[in-house]
Amino acid sequence: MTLHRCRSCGAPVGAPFLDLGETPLADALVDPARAGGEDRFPLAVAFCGDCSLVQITEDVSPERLFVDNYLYFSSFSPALLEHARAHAERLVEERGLDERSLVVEVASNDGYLLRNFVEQGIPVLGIDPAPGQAAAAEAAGIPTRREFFGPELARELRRTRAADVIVANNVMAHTPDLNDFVEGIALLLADDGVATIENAYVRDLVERCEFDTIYHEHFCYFSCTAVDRLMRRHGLHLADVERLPIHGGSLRFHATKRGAPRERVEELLREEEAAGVASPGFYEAFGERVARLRRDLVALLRELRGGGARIAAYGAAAKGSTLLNYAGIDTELVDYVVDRNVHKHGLLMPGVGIPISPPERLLEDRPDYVLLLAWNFKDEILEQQSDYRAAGGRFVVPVPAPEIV
Ligand code: JHZ
Repeated sequence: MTLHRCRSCGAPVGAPFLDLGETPLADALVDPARAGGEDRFPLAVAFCGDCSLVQITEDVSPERLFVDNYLYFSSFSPALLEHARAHAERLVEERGLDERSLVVEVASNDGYLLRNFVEQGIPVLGIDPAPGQAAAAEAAGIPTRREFFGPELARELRRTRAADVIVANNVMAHTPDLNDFVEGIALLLADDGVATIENAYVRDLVERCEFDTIYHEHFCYFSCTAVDRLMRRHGLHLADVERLPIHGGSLRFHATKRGAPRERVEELLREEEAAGVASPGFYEAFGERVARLRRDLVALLRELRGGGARIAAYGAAAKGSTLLNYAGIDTELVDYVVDRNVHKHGLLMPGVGIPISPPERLLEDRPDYVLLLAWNFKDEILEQQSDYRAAGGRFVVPVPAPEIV
């Protein structure tokens, strides 16, 4: 389906400001026996002049994205586990949660976050349609509804009880019907409850040239301005907002039904206005900067390869799939990708056919360079690969501009 109207406010949406061509689904890793037949879909991003929401222009069905082709398990990233633990602990303390409370997480994945509440005897409910991840969460003692979240499920759950806390991390962007999603949150949330909602921050995406975080799973790219308008439409408001470093720069929104907003919500809205985030001009030169990054990266890898270097990559991440496909980087330049997620081993990166192996291969094989596709975990991965680096291995970090470290 091609988008004509804004996913948030319904106003007509203009021409895309960035076109990444036709790419395969970023998480649809390929069985080598079936390589070469990947479907491709247009990947372009547009700006809504009315409510300022940035969004992709072509829809792929959520079933296809998150049920049929989804091998992302949150628990393979230690920094993310730590981020989740700290978030849960803060919620327990600030909201005074105990065995009478209910915490609901939308997109609970393998239980990476809810397990922190379960350990303290706080009742939880996970919601996630991805079958393998939901099964892993259930095996870890986390009751999970294997479904997409929306008003219907929210109404059904609300008949039993309201949620004191709803956590929705990296899922609001993953929903084609944004208003349904927020309506569901408003229906399920207790009158004195809080929903904490994390998403990549569109301003960081543009300023740091993180174009590879654009893929079909992410229907929308949020600013505080756009989310403020969205929440108000559903009887919610932003009580607080935090800027976080995770995933290349994120915002954590605290949405409530009552209570005065903290000053920093207004501050961020003012900052966004001053930076022009809610104006089309902010996005105009982005396409050119992305094209330059592609040119520079491909030239660097070709030069290294031409000099006889062997190149691998780290992180069979969804963003890696965007980067490789947009830049046309295949097995001529990169021999293999390593990743800790055991569910990805033996498969190929979609569209470019690069095989995926466990990280131990780097130390055994000692390629000269490793292209860091999971650049959002740069510090952690460089530290973890200190033996490979001590043996002379070097990393190429592609974003915000290609750099050898
Ligand atoms: P990572 C995912 O995107 C998918 P991806 C999703 N659509 C989303 O919105 C974002 O997250 C937020 C591996 N790894 O997290 C794990 C190691 O091997 O950047 C992952 O496969 N060793 C829900 O896929 C990949 O790298 C490590 O030490 O772009 C990282 O993927 C670490 C830290 C990670 O997200």
